This record gives sequence, structure tokens and C-alpha cells, in this order.
Amino acid sequence: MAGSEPELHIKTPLLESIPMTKIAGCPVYIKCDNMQPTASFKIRGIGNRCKKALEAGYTRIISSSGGNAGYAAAYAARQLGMPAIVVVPESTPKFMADKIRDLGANVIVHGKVWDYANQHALQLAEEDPSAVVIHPFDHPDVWEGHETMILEIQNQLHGKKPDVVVTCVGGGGLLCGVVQGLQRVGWSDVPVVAMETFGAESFNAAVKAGKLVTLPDITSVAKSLGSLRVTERCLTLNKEHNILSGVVTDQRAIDACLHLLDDHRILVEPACGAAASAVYSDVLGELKAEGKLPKKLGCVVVVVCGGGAINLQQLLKFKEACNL
Ligand code: PLV
Repeated sequence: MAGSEPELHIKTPLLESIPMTKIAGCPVYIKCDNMQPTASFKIRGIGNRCKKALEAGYTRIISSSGGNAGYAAAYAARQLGMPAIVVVPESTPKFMADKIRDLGANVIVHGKVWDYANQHALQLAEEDPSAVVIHPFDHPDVWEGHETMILEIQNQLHGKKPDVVVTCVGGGGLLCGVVQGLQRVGWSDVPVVAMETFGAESFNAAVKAGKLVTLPDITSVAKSLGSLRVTERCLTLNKEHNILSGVVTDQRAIDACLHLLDDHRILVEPACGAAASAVYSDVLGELKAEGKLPKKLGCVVVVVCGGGAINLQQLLKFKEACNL
């Protein structure tokens, strides 16, 4: 991990969710990374990456992000005293771009989806050797930073070992961090359920094809899961670790967001709803029935990854659009 400066992320609560426990029939813990100062887990990995870049002599930050990674990069840059440019695609909500701007970053809107924003960020960095491009999910420092979530969970469970960890997958940075973290704490045998929504299922497509697949478009409302292609590292880890891919409809992801709000007063993006739907829509039950998970689970951990690109009005719009 990067050296001298204070951590940019905080240690977040791990809470037993009684409503989820009732559904799953075993203790379900939620790791509340929605409580990070940037409203998502992203600051763990992006913060680590930015600190290491500063130590390596870079003085400026250029982030390409659909939202939360850019928000985390802008926050990290502000804390570290580095100027930042954040290139966001047109799909990023205006209120999210404004939030990033409010942290002092220069926001540039470029391209329909993230991949085009990223190309523009790389081009800008070519013109400025003092600038480092902070990729939202494809870098070892990002994965290393995300690993801290599992180290915390290990402490918070006081010697108990989870039977399964549930997370979601966009470009796969979070998944890589979770799996690497499990390996680091000696929990290499703990399966990971990797959730996506239809229309953003780039990991599921890659697992099925046995190689990286580039989706033609992102049609899911879970825009934070909307990277057309996952990092290669996900596929490498998929060979070493028991990762079970699950895909749900937008409706199920939104339904889970509504449940999280009612059950825990937690407002999160559909990306996070996708992970929570593994319990609320009983994807875990389906995996048990298929023999992919043990019939009796002793302890489940669900990563509540958070997400700042949501407000109540937007969630209610999604609810209506999904006929919920
Ligand atoms: N969001 C990326 C990619 O967006 C970004 O640039 O912010 N949950 C939330 C709330 C997220 O914001 C993201 C990533 C993920 C999950 C997925 O994380 P990943 O990409 O590491 O799998 C297009």
C-alpha cells in the first residue's frame, strides 16, 4: 500500500441485515461502503492509485470515469493537493458531473460511453508528462486498494469465515480486489458471487466465451456497471478462484435498491442493487439448487458498494420505468 499520507478511505461498518437474514435463512452481513466519503468503495482503490502516483512524481491527475471513480479521483486529488481533470461520458448525470466539479476538478464531457471518454483522457495525458491517467478499474494499485475491504471484513467477523461473498461487476476492479483480498487473508476457498444486470453483463459474456467479450452497447440502467469489456485480470482470477456469475434484470436490481432503502435507509445505485438482489431475489437460492453453492450457508457477506450517481427522484423514476 502507498506510504506516508493518511488513508483517504475510511473503515466502514459491517452490519447484520436482519431482513436479508430472514430471506436467506442464515446471517447476512452488509459491508456498507456506501458510507465512504465519496459514497462508494471506489476511493479505496483510486485513493491508493493516486497516492502511489504522487509518490512516483506525478503532479496532475486525469481520470476517465462514468462517475464514482471520477468522484473518488477528484476527492483524492483534492486531499493530496493535486489538480485534476475528470473526463466523463455523456451518459453521466449532470448532478454527478456537478458534484465532481464542486470538488475542484475540471470536468470534460466526451463520448457516448466511458470507453470514448477514456480514449480522450489518454490523449490529454500524452500532451502532459506530469499527468497520470487514473483508470477506473484496470490497475494493480486499484485492486490492491479494494483489497482493504476484505481485510476489514476479516477483522469485523472476529474469526468467523464467510461462506460466500456477493459483489457486483462493472469493469471488474472491485471483483479483482475482493478476490485478491480473500486470497490475501487465507480465504481462497470462499466463493464469490459476481452480479451484473442484463445489458451490462460483460463479465458473464466473457466467462461464457472463455475470453474477453466487448458488448455492443450498454442498455441497462445500471450505468456504473456499464463498461463494454472487463479487465483481463477477472478472467485470470476466474481460473484460480470459484467465482459464480449471476445476471439479473434491471427490475430486480431496482427492487433491491428499494428494499435497501426501506430496510436500512441506504440509498444506492442500481449497480449496488444488482449485488443486493442476490439475496432479495434469491439468486443465492438458485445457485444452491444448481449445486453451485452448499445447501446450508453459515454466513453471507454482501458488498454494498454504494454509488453517488443516484437521488430519490432518480430512483423513483427507475421504479416507475420498471413497473414496480
Ligand atoms: N463505476 C465506474 C465505471 O462506470 C466509474 O467510473 O465510476 N458500483 C459502483 C457504484 C460503481 O461506480 C462501479 C464502477 C461499480 C460498482 C463496478 O466497479 P468495477 O468497475 O470495479 O467493477 C462505468
